[in-house]
Amino acid sequence: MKWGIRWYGAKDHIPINHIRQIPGVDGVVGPLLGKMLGDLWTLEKIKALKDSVESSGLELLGIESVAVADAIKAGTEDRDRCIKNYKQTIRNLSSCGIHLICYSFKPIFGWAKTTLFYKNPDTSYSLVYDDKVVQSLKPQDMYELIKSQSKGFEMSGWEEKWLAKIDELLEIYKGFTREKLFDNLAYFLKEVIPVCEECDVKMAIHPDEPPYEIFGLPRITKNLEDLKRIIEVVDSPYNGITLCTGSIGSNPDNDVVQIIKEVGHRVHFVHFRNVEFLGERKFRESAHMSKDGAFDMYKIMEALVDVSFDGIIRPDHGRTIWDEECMPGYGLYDRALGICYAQGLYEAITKSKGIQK
Ligand SMILES: [Mn+2]
Repeated sequence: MKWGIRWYGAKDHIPINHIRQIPGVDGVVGPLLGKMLGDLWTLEKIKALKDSVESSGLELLGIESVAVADAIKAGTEDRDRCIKNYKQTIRNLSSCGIHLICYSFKPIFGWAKTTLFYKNPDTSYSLVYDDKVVQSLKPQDMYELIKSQSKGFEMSGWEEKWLAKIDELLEIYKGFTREKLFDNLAYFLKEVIPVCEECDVKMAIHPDEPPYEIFGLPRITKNLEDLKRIIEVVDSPYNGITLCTGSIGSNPDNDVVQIIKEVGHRVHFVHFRNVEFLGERKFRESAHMSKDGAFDMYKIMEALVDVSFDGIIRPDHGRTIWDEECMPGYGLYDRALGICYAQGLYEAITKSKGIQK
């Protein structure tokens, strides 16, 4: 098991040596910047990112994300060109020694929150989702809502260039069904997983955020049943899951521990975080520890140990604390607290089971 932190490369406000100073961190997971969906990631660009990480003494543990083009998700005529680029990107990542790809298969909105700086009673700030607010908006308004609160930080998945095309995208997905989206995911996986097997690159699909449908767009990564269906459609260890506890768990019907028990053998990547429910389909991203949110993080870590999870784990979104000027959710301080807490749980659990001396 390796411990990581998400890092946004050169545009991240956090210097990489500050990440290195967090105890027990093996490396980072990061994106390649300046790429449009469907583009090929060249060896040269991947190598430059890898060198920038390794020169700090850390490892580049995986890529988050190699985003899947809407042509693939919607199955338009440009799909095969985009898949060809995706396959070559897998080969290029592999030849640079990178063996994990996190991706998602959600139409248009990768994630959604309605408040980026919700003031907690302790004066820290959290991201909040409130379905009532979403229901009162048009999809086009979501972009303005996020942008108006992001304090100038470009939020991943809400880039201006891409969202300028939102009307066009909504048109592509008009009348789209879950079945159609699933068929397109199956088509994609049948194409790329054989390349992953050849190159030893694990694919790890990220659950829906939130794990229910918004703006009438279909969602197919929202619960245990969906995850089982995905891993079965191409039955290969390379066809795996990113277990984002905060995403999948933000529907209280989803039991994260049960999910790990049933599909943990295909979990290659863990996003470790907690949420507190504030009402029906309304929640706040809390501090990582059990005490601050709805999940029993001890039981989640124990379930991971019990399925012999040996992939990459990172703390997911943190609160904004100690007046840090940061991209909401991606500050250094609270994620550093989160990873230390997660490592404490892991040490205690593995030692108590006689796994770690
Ligand atoms: Mn996540």
